[in-house]
Amino acid sequence: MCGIFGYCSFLQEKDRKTVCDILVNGLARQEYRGYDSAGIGIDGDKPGEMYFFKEVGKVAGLRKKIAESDVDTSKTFISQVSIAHTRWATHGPPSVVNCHPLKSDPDAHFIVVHNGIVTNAVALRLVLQKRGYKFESETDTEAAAILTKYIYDSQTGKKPTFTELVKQVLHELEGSFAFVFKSSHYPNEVVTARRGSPLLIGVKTEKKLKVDFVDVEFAGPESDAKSNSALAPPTSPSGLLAPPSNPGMLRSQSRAFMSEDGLPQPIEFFIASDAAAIIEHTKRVLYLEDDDIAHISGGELHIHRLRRNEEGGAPQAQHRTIETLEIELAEIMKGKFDHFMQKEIYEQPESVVNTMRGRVNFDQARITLGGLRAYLNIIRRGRRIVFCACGTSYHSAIATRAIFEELTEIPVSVELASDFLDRKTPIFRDDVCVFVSQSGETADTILALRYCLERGALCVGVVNTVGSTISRETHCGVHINAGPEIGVASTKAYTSQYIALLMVALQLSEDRISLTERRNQIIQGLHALPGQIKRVLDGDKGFQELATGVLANQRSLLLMGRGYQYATCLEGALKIKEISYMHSEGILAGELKHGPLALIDENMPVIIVMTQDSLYPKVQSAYAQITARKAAPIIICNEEDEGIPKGCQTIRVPSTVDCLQGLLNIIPLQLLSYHLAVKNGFDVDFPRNLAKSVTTE
Ligand code: G6Q
Ligand code: GLU
Repeated sequence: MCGIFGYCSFLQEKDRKTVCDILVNGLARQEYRGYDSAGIGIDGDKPGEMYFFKEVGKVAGLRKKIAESDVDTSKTFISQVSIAHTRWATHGPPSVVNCHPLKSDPDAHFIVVHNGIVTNAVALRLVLQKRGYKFESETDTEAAAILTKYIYDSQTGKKPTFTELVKQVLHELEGSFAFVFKSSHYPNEVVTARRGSPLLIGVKTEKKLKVDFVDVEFAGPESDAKSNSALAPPTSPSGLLAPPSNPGMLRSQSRAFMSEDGLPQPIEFFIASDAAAIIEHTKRVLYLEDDDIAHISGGELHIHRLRRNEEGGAPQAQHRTIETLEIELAEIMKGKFDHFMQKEIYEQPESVVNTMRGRVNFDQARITLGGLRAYLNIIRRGRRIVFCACGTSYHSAIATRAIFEELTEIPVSVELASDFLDRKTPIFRDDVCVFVSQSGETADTILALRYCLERGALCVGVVNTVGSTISRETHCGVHINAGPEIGVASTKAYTSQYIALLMVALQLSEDRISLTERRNQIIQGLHALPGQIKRVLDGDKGFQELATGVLANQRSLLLMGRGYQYATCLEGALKIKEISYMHSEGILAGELKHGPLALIDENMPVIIVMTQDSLYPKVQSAYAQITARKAAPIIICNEEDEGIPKGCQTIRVPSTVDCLQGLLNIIPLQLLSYHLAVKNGFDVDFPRNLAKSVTTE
């Protein structure tokens, strides 16, 4: 949620219009993350001056506001630094005053954009107010902006470097965040830092970079002693009020940015929360780690650490690699579809192939997951497997739990990350914890991961976004390779996560001869899957008719099934509620008589999943129980099933192996939710109150 974007151009003449366009496009590319307002801060006409544009609502509104303003858009800059933000309000409602960038004072000596929450903002605000500082917004972010000015102003004598200053500020802040700071005291410089929220920096040069890494500049011990708190009395002789200590930096070479002749070369840097905002400019990116502070100035990028290497802690990498992104811009564009969600549903015949590509050998019925190979024996020896995820990712774990247990014979539990942390679940060294996440940036899942890492468990990631926090912090894992998913409602990531988890189970069981036949059957099923998904998609017209016919104007919808299909019902209900805002509940058919049956009458819309597996007779009995109470359910059943009573409304899907059937059954429900939302005129890709990447707890 929220998108940060920063643009620094050095020795490259740019006019103001170009700068604004780059900023606004950078925000537009991150719209899918969810936001409620947007703003930019750019250099003004006079030295030290800054201009701001802020708007509540869509980025398009901000674009219009800039276009209608009377600033001189032709003014050119040889070098400039500007910052932009889409906000997802946590402190103070969406409003122009609460929009970022937030200023330290009316003259905007310091401005910041921020993703996340400063949890001690209330205390900071009180202290700063006591010292005469005025706040104009209700945000936690403004406390960080004002604190920066306070620390700067309190330092008599030699002023700190911008990095030293930000470091002191960050030492005072609690919570999780990504920040970008800009200041009139440090023209053409920018400092950006992260702790818990994603940040990456794209680098664009005419000439090829000489090396593809940037050294990390670790602070010497003397500079790292934690300063006294800003909350200490202003007369305090040390800490924030003391002159800056000798930083003792090990100076970096920043070799990547030197030209052959050693002279500064024209260069552009793009700071963003997500690679989608950068790839139209450059594919060369560097991901920041938690507690990294990046300083861009004079065409150079330096990376510092907030803390020095903790003694006894894991060794820290000495450099950050400049990676080459492999996604293409076209992959994140809508193409012929009306919405990203629709495009992503229709991509599933290809995205499931991409998940299996290079990993499933259909001829030899073998699975090879390179990212797990070295860990297979440790996993097999594990005492139990604990899946940990949120939302749709959690459902993919529920969907594959039974096949995991069957193939590995290791006990499996599936945990909602937030609840897992609330309970402080016991975790041991011989546990294997699997973190499933599309974004790889979900705060609850990341916190659960760190909790398990601390307790010595083997941590495995099943993640879509390469370079994301979960993919970097887990010991090993599988990228699901579904491609960028923009629609807030997760669709293709679900089917790809499902297949990735299934492949893990298949590979773990490869040493069990007795299960060879079962494995072969599943692998053959996977082979047929893309074609079968296409066939389900061909029935889209029928799903649209259901959405505009029997299900139109209903207030509620129950989905029921059991066994493998319980996950289908949970996931289908989540899709329906999140984008069509219709109340919907996934019910385990075995639980019907323990409560939900009371809801059933002739007016209650029901979908029952009755595809043929070993539980078919039990689902038939659930069907009998609800029809006896006058329900007229829509039945999801197999194409060739002739046992379905005449006159029933059916959604027919091809048959596959029991543990794969959920991959086909979910598709009509994804499409149904899509059509219900379109019919009601809702914002399919950006449903109200939701964000794609939930980076706060
Ligand atoms: C569902 C949503 C949501 C998502 C969770 C977890 O349609 O996309 O439920 O699955 O917020 O997100 P990650 O998979 O990115 O961790
Ligand atoms: N907490 C900040 C605010 O409410 C930033 C929220 C965000 O991540 O956009 O302004």
